[in-house]
Amino acid sequence: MQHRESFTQLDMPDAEVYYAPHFFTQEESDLYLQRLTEEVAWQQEEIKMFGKQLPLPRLTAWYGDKGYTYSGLYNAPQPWLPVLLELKERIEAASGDSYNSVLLNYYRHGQDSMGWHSDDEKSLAPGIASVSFGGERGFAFRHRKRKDLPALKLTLQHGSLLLMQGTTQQHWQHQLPKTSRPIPPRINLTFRTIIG
Ligand SMILES: O=C(O)CCC(=O)C(=O)O
Repeated sequence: MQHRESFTQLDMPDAEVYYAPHFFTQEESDLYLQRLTEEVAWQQEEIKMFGKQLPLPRLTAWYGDKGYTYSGLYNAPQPWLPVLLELKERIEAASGDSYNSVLLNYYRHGQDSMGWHSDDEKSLAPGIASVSFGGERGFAFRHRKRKDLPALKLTLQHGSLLLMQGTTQQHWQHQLPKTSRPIPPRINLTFRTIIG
């Protein structure tokens, strides 16, 4: 972590999580939302559940230097787009980590979501940077073992940056729950480092 002043560290034992609600200005955020909506090759992936092929409740895309298996799906890497390299540089300067790939999620409305999980695959370095543009959505963390700790909830704002570092993925899960509120589309990018 380099620029601590714009980040708040969340009160989470066994974790290192920092949140900057206005990492990007309103103007930058509006422009990135538009560029990412138009330039990214969004795909509707399917997963097998209960013996059926079901569409994921969001659109996805994977860019970077290396492929990645996620939710049992192999994501072949697409070469970096200029807009993604621009974002990667800004975020690397703030986090002090470096990333070689990015998973993008497009939540079309409040019924698109992502369930409880940790990004704790052996092939992933511990530092993950999560950037949000568009409709504000609730986000939650829960400790994997300490049932005495309540879930920690926050709202991921347009232009925000959430850094999950250290042992966060080992000890905590996170989710983006569905909501019945009418929500404009939202784009989330998680910059990651695949090792090996
Ligand atoms: O959209 C979000 O904020 C959550 C994304 C996420 O959990 C992930 O990509 O692992």
